[in-house]
Amino acid sequence: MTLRPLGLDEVTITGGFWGHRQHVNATATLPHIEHWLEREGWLGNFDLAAAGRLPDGRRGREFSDSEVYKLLEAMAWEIGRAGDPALDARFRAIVARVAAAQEPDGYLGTVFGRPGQPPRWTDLEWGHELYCLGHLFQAAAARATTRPDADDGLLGVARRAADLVCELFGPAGRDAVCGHAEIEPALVALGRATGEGRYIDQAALFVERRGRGALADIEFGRAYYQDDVPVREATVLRGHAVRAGYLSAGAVDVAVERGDDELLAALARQWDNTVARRTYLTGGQGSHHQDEAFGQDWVLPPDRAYSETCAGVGSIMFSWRLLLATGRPQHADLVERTLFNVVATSPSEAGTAFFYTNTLHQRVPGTAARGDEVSPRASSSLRAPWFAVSCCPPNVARTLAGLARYVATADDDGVQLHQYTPATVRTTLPDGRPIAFDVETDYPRDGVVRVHVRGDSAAPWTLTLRVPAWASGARLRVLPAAGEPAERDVEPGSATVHRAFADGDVVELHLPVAPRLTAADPRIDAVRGCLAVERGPEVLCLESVDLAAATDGQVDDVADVGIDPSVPPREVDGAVVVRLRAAGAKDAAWPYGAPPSPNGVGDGVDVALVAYHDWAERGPSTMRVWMPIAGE
Ligand code: FUB
Ligand code: ZN
Repeated sequence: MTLRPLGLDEVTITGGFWGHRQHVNATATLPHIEHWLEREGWLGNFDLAAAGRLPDGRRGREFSDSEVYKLLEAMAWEIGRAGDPALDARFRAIVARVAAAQEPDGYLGTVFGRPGQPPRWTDLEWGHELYCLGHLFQAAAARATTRPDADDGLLGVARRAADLVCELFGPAGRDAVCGHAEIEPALVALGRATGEGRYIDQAALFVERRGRGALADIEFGRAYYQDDVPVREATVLRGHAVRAGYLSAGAVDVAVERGDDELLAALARQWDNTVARRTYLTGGQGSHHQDEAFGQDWVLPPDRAYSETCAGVGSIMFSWRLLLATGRPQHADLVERTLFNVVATSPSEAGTAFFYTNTLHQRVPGTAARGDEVSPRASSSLRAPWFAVSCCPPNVARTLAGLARYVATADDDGVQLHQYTPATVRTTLPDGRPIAFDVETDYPRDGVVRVHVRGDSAAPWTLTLRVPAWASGARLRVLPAAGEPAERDVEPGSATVHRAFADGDVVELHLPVAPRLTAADPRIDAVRGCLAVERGPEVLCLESVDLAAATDGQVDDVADVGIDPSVPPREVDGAVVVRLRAAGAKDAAWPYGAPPSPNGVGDGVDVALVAYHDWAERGPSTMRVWMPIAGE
């Protein structure tokens, strides 16, 4: 591994954009999820299992156990972050219910194996047994990392289940994989947390077995569960986007553990191709609704974007591991893009309603889900409190609670800052040099990131700051506590400062976050002739509420306007404003005809855009990220 991840005991997010979201996550989202898991009986399924009363009364989909485990993982990170004893007690109470459902041989799951249920491991394509255990292992690993001495029993539960998996699916066992990847990164996490090499060997076996027709062919084809091509031979991510992300994350873990450079190179190539041709501007992945899957290259229709929130989480898991393995800053760029524009978009401001899919173009105002109603998963309308398939809310919760892990890393010579947020960083380099600094910033509202060094260092070390790909014209200033300040241009990629830092030294990165116009590769046919607006890491969008406000209610549908690129987007009173013109649409019996004359149509009007992650907070609206160029 090129970079060492820093734990929650080394990095703390202390405020700002992400600090606020972590607070909402802890105070609103975690109790909300617990409430719905209880209300829908998904937690109660474990009680039924323990009481020998399954399958009667079992509720929820075949993978509902995993949502309980994801909540446990989110709670584990949150306890590690904030140390709330009340949350710790809630965590332990859930662990006790889960543990009571474990069978003597280590099996854990509420869908298979009891009288009246299908036998265990008889539906690896769709049964999600190993997938669910994967989420259990990740929860246990998170707990073991943040509370190594906890006596709650979760790690023991996970180990017994993992031992059973190794026995049944190991080299002498059944030559099979799960239809939904997830156990792969989870076994590595558990292996690292326990020092148990067998778990990592098992993860490697699962990675190598996939892609050789281990699973049955299905209507979506074996690509759906990445069983079409061996991982090390694939060139791009395909099939179900969440499955693809989780599998790739686990495969990077295996490659790193094994020192398998060939596998790592294959995964880096897949990442490059997927980002270049199969990823939305938001970082979202997956453009097929029917199978929640990647489309072919360039198939990225904004109004049919599936862009499942979980696929964003899977993509972050994959990118993060490649960043650690290779040190390439573009992986942190995609983590940032996906965090701001997928993960931050899903939850409502209050943290109690979520987008499952993340469309980039809402053509019809959605309908608000009732607060006490379970929604169908992909309604892509307004955020909903809970879904029949509710994988996304706990995935957001665990990502936000553990977010500090993605902020900074270390190597032999220093610390790398990848994500910009107010934070404290305290760590020790392998040779014993202590590193301490605080980050102060109002990013992304403001582009200045200030690193305040705390304490004198006996020897020089290197501070590395990521310069995002969009940040042309960035500048770096070094303001020593004693001595002359220095300033220089820095290019997208990374900027480094190597010195014997002294207490009070300040390093300032100035990122140009002024709004900018963004065009797409013309092969993304669905947005050819359109422009989007970005500001720093945030994608912006046009929402009908703002259009109506700017036109005194005369125009209230985003379909009726185009953008005038001759007037650059600019900031007025803290809002990004663009010049829009009537799109020249007319209702006709036949919507095709001679090309329009260039140079725009109608009078222009200045309209404020909003950050995409904030859309749909003001009631039903139409919305678009990609705006057609007026007159084209
Ligand atoms: O199959 C479990 C989860 O449910 C998937 O990851 C999501 O895409 C949803 O289908
Ligand atoms: Zn999901």
